[in-house]
Amino acid sequence: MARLFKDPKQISAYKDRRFSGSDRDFQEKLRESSTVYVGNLSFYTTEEQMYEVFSRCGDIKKIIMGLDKNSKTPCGFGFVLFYTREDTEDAVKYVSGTILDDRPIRVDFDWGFENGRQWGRGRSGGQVRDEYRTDYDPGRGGYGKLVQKE
Ligand code: GTA
Repeated sequence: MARLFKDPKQISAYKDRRFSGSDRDFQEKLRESSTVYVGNLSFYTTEEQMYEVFSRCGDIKKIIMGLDKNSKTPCGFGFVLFYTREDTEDAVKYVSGTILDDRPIRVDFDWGFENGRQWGRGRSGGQVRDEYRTDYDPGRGGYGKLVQKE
């Protein structure tokens, strides 16, 4: 797999600030888990579409769609839980960057799904990145939330 980070052992640029263990535990979980995070999804992409794309890598245990904590509607991310690590690595390797609903989706290693992680963490209920962006993105609710409030 192409190494994109300074530390050759690092396999993801993302650090979950709500992970309760040490940095070392976090890196170990990323290397062992069979869960991927999927980002840059359209709010209109369905679980069925996700299933179709990710089942090309192997059998899927579960798909969790990320939801806006106020409206309880999809807010542009998700988690895919596989049965094997090999299928997980294939998803990061081959599915990341593919186009779904006209958008390049981002597939990242994840430390593992826990209840609560399905909710957007932004102040407005959706993802944090949708608070701050200033572009107009029709697949993700238009302008970012802070721009909408101006
Ligand atoms: N494995 O890349 C990821 C990832 N992301 C982005 C979110 N999750 C991820 N998991 C993996 N890899 O369970 C998971 C979270 C959570 C769920 C929803 O998705 O662990 P969230 O996106 O609402 O909140 O999470 P999160 O991840 O806590 O947000 P964070 O890290 O602050 O910010 C995400 C992005 O928003 C940043 O990379 C940046 O692009 C943008 N952003 C954040 N703060 C600012 C700011 N002040 N100004 C401008 N942009 C900002």
